Amino acid sequence: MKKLTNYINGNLVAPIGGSYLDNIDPSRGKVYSLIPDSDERDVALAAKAAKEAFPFWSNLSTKKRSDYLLAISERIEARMHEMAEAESLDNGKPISLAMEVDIPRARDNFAFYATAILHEQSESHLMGTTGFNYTLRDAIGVAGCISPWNLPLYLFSWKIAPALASGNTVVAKPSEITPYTAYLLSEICVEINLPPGVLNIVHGLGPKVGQAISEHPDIPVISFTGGTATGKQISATAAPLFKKLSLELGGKNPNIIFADCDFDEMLKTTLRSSFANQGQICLCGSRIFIERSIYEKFKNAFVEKVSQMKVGIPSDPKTKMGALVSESHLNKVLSYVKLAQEEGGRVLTGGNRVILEEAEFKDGYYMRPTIIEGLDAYCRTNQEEIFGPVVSLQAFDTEEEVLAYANSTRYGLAATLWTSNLQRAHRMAHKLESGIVWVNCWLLRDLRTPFGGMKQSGMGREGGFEALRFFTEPKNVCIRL
Ligand code: TXE
Repeated sequence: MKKLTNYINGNLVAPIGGSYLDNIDPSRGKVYSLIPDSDERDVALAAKAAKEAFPFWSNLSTKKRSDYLLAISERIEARMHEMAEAESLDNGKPISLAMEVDIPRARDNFAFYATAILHEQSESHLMGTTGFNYTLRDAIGVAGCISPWNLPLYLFSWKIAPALASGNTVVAKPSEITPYTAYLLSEICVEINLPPGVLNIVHGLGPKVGQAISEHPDIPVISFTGGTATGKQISATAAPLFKKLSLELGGKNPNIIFADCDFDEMLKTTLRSSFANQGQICLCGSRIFIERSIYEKFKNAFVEKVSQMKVGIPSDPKTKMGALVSESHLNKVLSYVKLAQEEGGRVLTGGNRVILEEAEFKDGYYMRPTIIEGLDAYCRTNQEEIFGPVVSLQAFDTEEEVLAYANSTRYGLAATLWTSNLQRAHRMAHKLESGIVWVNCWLLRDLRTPFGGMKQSGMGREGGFEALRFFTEPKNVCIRL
C-alpha cells in the first residue's frame, strides 16, 4: 500500500516515529494509503529547515520568488487530471468538481500571488514640508499553515501561496483526512527544485502536528481554516505567545429569497449553493428563507429538483453528489437530521444514507440531499453548523424579520440575497452580519477581494492584498525634511 511521506528541507521523508495512519477512500469506505503519523519531532525539523531557509528566501528578488510560484502553478496545470482524480478519491467529491473547481483554483492561487507581488505598491504619507513617512512590509519569518478536508488543495494553496510570495518560509499541515494532493504538491516542489526548507509539509493528526505548529516558538504567524472549536484551541495556544493569527472558521449561512427575484436563476444556483461538494463548503447556504408569497412555489420546485439529484460514484463524470468525507462525519450529519425531527422539522426529501448498487462502493459514505421545513429559526438545527447536504426552509414576511433570522447565529461568514430590487439589495447587504454577501449569485469569486467571516466565523481576512498584508510586518519610516 502506498505510504505518503513528509516533505522537509527539500526531501520526501518518513516520519521520525515510523508510525502511519490509515487514509480512507470515502467512496468505498476502505483504506487505500497510509500517511505519516508525525509528531512534534517532525515539526521541529521542519521549523528548523524553514528558519534556516528564511534569510535566503526573504532576500530573493520578488521576480525570482514569483518564478518559483509560477513553476508550481504550471506543474499543477500539467498534472491537472491526476490531481483531480487524487482529490476525488481522497475526499469523495465528484471528479467533475475537482476538475472544474479544486485543482484549477489551486493552480490559480499560486499564479495569482506570483503575479500580485510584481504589482505591489508601498504607502507613503507626506507631512507638508515637515517630513514624510513610508511603509515597509517585510516578511515575518516561518508561517504555519493548517488546513481542512473539504477543499483540500484549494485551501492549502490559498495559504501557502501568499505566505511564500511575501517572502516567508512555511511549515504546512494538510488535513489528515485528505492528505493526498498535499503530498502531490510536495512532489511538484521537488520537481521544480524549490530551494530546501522554503516549504515544508508535515502530515499527521491535529492535536499532535497542528498543536506542535501552534506552540512552536519559531513559528510566529499562523493561518488556520477549520472548525470553530479548533480555532478556539489554536487561539488559546497562540495568544500567550503573541503569534499573529488568521482564523477562517465555520458558517451557518443564510440564503434569502425575495419574491421579485429571477426565479429560474435562483433555483438553479440554490441547488448548487445548498449541495455543492455534498454541502461541505463553509460558504454553502444551509438556511433558506423564502418570502411567503412564493414559499409553496419554491418548495415544490426545489424538492422536485433535489429528489432527482443523482448520488453516485465520484469518479463517474456524471455524478453531482459524491460521498461525504468520512463515516464519522456522515454519522454527525445524519444525527442532525434526527435532531431536526425531534425539534419538530419535517423531512421533505432525503434524510437517509444511500447504499450504492455497485458492490465495490456499497460501504461508501453516501447520503441523499436533504430538505427540512417546519423548524424555528432559533432551534439547534438552524443555529449549529451541520456541514453536510442538509438545508432548512422557512417563510418570512418582511425585511426586518428575515434580517433578524439571518443575523441570529454566532456565525457570520457568507450570505446570499435574491432580489431584483436594487435599493433593497444595498440596504440588506449593509445590514447583514456577514463577511461576504452575494447578490443574485453564489461563489462568484474574485481572488482580489477580502475573504473571511465576522463573529465566530473567524478573525482577519484572506484573499488578495489582505493575505499579503497578513503575512508581512508593516514598519513606518519617518524622515524629517
Ligand atoms: O476541522 P478541524 P475538521 C468545520 C465544519 C466541520 C468542522 C470539523 O464545521 O464539521 O470544521 O472539520 C487541524 N491544533 N469546517 O475536522 O478538526 C486538523 O488536523 C492545531 C469549516 O476538518 O478544525 C486539520 O488539519 N490544528 C471549514 C485542521 O486543523 C488542529 C472547513 C482542521 O480540522 C488541531 C472545514 C489542534 N488542536 C471544516 N485539531 C471552513 N470554514 O472552511 C485539529 N487540527
